Amino acid sequence: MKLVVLAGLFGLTFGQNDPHMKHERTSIVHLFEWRWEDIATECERYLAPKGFGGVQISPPSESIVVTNPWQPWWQRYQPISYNLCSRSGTEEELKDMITRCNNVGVNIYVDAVINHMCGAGGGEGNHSSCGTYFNAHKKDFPSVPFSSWDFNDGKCKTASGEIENYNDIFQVRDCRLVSLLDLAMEKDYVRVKIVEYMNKLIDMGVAGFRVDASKHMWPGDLSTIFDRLNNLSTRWFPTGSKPFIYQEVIDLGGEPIQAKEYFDLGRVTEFKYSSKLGAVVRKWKNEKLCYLKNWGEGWAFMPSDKAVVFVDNHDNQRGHGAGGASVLTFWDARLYKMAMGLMLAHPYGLTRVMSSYQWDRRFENGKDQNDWIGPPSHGNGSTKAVPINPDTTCGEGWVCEHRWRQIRNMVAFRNVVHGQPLSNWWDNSKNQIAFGRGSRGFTVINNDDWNLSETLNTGLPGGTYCDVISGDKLSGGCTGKQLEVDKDGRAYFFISNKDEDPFIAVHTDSKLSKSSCTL
Ligand code: QV4
Ligand code: CA
Repeated sequence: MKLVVLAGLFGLTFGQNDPHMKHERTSIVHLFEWRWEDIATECERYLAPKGFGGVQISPPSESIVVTNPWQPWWQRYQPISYNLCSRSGTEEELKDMITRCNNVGVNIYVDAVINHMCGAGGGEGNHSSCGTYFNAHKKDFPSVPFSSWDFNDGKCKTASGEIENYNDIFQVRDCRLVSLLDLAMEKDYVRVKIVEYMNKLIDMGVAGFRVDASKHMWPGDLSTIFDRLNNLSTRWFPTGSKPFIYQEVIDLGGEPIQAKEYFDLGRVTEFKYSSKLGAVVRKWKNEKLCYLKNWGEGWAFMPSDKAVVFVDNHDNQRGHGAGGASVLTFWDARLYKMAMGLMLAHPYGLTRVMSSYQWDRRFENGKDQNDWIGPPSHGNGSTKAVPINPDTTCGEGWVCEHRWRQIRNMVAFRNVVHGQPLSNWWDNSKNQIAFGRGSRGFTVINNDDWNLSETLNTGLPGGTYCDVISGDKLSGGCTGKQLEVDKDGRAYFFISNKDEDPFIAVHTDSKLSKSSCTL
């Protein structure tokens, strides 16, 4: 509530930090490459009941269709127009999905690709997701329309027209990122077209945007664009709500362009978080879990209320973008769950959960030759539906990390402890740590190569709790481990380093009611 009042007082830009989540929900899930139809169903049958606050969707704009390699996932980062047909579905399906998700209180955040159109080598014709004609060589995109004078080539000073040196801020903003035709965003006409696209989505009911490649756009240009965005639809959001903005800026340090240049405009992705957390959980370079005691700003991350955090994203899980080899993914499931548990238990940042598909990795010279492979699809390239197995996991190569019990239950944990400070920190000076969130939740992690056996102060009310990592609270009992907290808040913990998941988490909603024990 406080946040809403403050946002009103300080006006516009501050409001764009607020994800406008409903029912005290706190996390975003990125349903990477999912079809709109499947997202709609997932909102109703899973995301709303399990307490997910919002979905980041893949770019809904018309994109190039690449056939060599065969329909890579990254074709969707090469817009042809702002028409709304894509590999995920039609405009009607998009609209239906946004409506159905909003109706169950799950927000939709759009991945907006506005820095560029398709690659300069994208050819000519109508190999585009709505079948619209374009000519990349002539920089002609009649369906927007954009033509050659809407692009930056005059401004870019490199011989190749490409970004050659990330130490030159002019190149990074005005030249082509991997040959992608760079839009001249200082032109009012270009701004108008981008604003029209974003406003159309806002009017359909989306709650905000992940702004792709923000590092490659001038903050001043972005500012004028964001200032012209409509307020969110009053069908689902309070009057005067500004769209949530989170900008993709990869700032791992060492470059002149810094994340903080974008703080006035909204939130920013904190890539240091992903790369450092991976290194700590992998125990690389002498990193230890106990060093997480001052995790967050203490690690030179951006202010918590500016940060969007994640263990991995769709780029760095396959070696694109940056972040390096330390990044944990579903391929390292045991460590991944531990890292997700840490992220979701810790108060720092706004959390985004990745939901992926599998592909055939083929490493050569340390690089995955198959890092381009698109989502599970039929022979004609259309994306497969996400089937749900009887045990609630997903089939057909969809990984659905967000449905893994440990991750799903930590999303709920974060909702329960929202607003509570970090408390009752304990560590063994190595890789066993524990911390709580006020009197609402507590987690203990053992990443050492020996057992953990400790009596700790949890800060929780006395009683019996279900561990939400090894199981669930179900009809008055626990399907996994059970924990006794005494009247002083102390509890004995034993975690074998051989456990499938060597961590425990309990919270006030996983507490068994007295009656079920005494009756
Ligand atoms: C290639 C060469 C070029 C050459 C060109 C010739 O690399 O040097 O000039 O061919 O035609 C794809 C290909 C890439 C190809 C390019 C243009 O992979 O090899 O250029 O298309 O045809 C995704 C992928 C990119 C992909 C792009 C467009 O990751 O590989 O490029 O989509 O399809 C930086 C940025 C950051 C960015 C990150 C990946 O600061 O903003 O790199 N992250 C975002 C998205 C990301 C997306 C883009 C930006 C671009 O998260 O998924 O790139 O929209 O760190
Ligand atoms: Ca640019």
